[in-house]
Amino acid sequence: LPEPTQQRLFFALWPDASVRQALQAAGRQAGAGSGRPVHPDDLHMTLVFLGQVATERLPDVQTVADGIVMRPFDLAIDRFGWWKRSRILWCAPSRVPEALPGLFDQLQAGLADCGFAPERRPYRPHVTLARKVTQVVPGTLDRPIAWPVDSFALIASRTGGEPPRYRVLKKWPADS
Ligand code: 3AM
Repeated sequence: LPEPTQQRLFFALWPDASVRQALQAAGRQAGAGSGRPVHPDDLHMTLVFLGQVATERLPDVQTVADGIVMRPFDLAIDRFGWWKRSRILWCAPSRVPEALPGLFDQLQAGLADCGFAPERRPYRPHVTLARKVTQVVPGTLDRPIAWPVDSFALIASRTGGEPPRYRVLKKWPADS
């Protein structure tokens, strides 16, 4: 296959197998089955979406990631909800540790310095559980998910074909 000249990229927190399994269970409780559940291997928490990035810009993106200062932190995913416009069912932490918007801000600033268009919408940390969900009453997870975060990742996304759609290109471990 020829090398792609551009890729659809985003930065995300990438769950390990046990958190992934817990997110799946959260989806079942929250009613993901009434829509199109996200493929278990695709479950993630987006940090910054970059969109199509030319292959020759990949080193710049990696340099930005290399410069991020990150300490490990814990996420407690304890609630779920639904967005009417996007028809997305999601789960999220009710208490957002400062480190999370901290990561978002650093990535945004670094990418903006490299000429990437900044996200204008406020950062709303969430894990999408299902799409095309008609309506869900928000609630609390029966089993809150303890997610120890010790890295962030650069993800490539492909639009066509069968899921899983996302692939980890590289992970950056936290400075412990
Ligand atoms: O984290 P979730 O799954 O909610 O909706 C896309 C997905 O969000 C979002 O980036 C994540 C990985 O694809 N996304 C897609 N296009 C986007 C855009 N133009 C976008 N986010 C912001 N702007």
